Amino acid sequence: MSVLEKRSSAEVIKLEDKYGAHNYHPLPVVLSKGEGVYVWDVEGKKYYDFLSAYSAVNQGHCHPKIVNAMMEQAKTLTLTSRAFYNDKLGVYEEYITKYFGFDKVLPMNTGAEAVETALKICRKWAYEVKGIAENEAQIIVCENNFHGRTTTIISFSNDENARKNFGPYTAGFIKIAYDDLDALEKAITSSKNIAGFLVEPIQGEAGVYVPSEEYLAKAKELCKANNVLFIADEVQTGVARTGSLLAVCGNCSCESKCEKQATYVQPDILILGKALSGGAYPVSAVLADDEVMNVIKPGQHGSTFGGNPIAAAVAMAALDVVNEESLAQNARKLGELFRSELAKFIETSSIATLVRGKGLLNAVLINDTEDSDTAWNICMALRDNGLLAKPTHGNIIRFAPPLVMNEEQLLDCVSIITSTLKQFEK
Ligand code: IF1
Repeated sequence: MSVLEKRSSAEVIKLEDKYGAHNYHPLPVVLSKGEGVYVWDVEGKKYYDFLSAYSAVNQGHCHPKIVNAMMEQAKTLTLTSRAFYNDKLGVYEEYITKYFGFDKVLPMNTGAEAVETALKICRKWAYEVKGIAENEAQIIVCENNFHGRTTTIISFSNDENARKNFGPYTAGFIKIAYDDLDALEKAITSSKNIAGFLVEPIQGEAGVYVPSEEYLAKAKELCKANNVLFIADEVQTGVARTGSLLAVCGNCSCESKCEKQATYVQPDILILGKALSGGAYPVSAVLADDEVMNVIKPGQHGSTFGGNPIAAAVAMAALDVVNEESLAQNARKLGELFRSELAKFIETSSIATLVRGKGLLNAVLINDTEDSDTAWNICMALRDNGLLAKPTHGNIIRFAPPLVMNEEQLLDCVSIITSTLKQFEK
């Protein structure tokens, strides 16, 4: 059968099972087309996408402005490596640093690469600026974190499935409870070797845990008071997903050009990925001011594709779309509507016990044990009813549609979700 011939869902699933590593257990649906908030399977069935490729497709599938930027650049110059300059990178670096308010950016490709880059910058700053003894730097992280899948990152994970039998593990990390300022203060003052605090402003994979209102601001204060770098991993929460440009923006509603609103918790190192490209291309970035970023000298870090012309063109188009289509405001408005509608349903539901989230990063807790397959079965039924979502852990279903959704579509999805949940009422 030629590679161009159309295959049924069953045939494609069989191919992946036979020839692909089994590092995922996807929902059995084979997608072949995406547009805005919709995706279609190979049999032509249409679905609402309520995962957005784990918040990478915030701007909607195949956004014309992003795709056109990618196509134009792809026809012109795809990759030079950083052995030479290219005409897009400097323009992009000025664009993104002004967009987020930092002196410099180090461009990478995946979220995990950006997290690794941030850890390296933090350690180098610890030795060369803070004056910690070499190889003694410690970075504080949170229990139930998710920052990617590299050996160093899973070294400080407590998800046994993500970590087991990948040792020996990288040292130099201290784990504390999330959203616990006493634990952070204790850890930060426990040693003179604390270099940084790496935190997700909302813990996505852990089940969309939104911390208490003052957590991020107080955590930043503790870092500042102890000369420790506050490192925000906004790979999943960033780029308007939570109803602000960044989750560390707090309650700023992006109505006007940000003048660093009072609620803004400025990270010392900001990590971006996923929707930085609108899901069209792997683009990630690490942003910091000169005092931190200038510890990196030529030859000390890099990547073949980091900062390539397509990534630069795509990221600028993707960030333009965020502003032109007021995606943060839309995410805030529709997120409030989603949670209020689900909360109404939950009042009289025996199958759903809680809805939580911020902007259009939300989750619903299913009234069953973590090891039950109820959440999975609900997602299978949602698929049959034309909406795609997936459980995060056991009994939690994440709901994260593209931020270009309109109110009518959202209410249609609420109706699909609640009528499907009703099928599982005990
Ligand atoms: C998988 C989770 C989400 C991330 C944060 C860094 C990265 C991610 C906060 C790494 C990536 C992805 C990875 C993907 C599934 C998805 C995920 F379920 F794994 F945890 F979104 F919640 N920081 N998250 O969420 O970025 O290297 O993937 O570009 O690995 O299964 P990446």
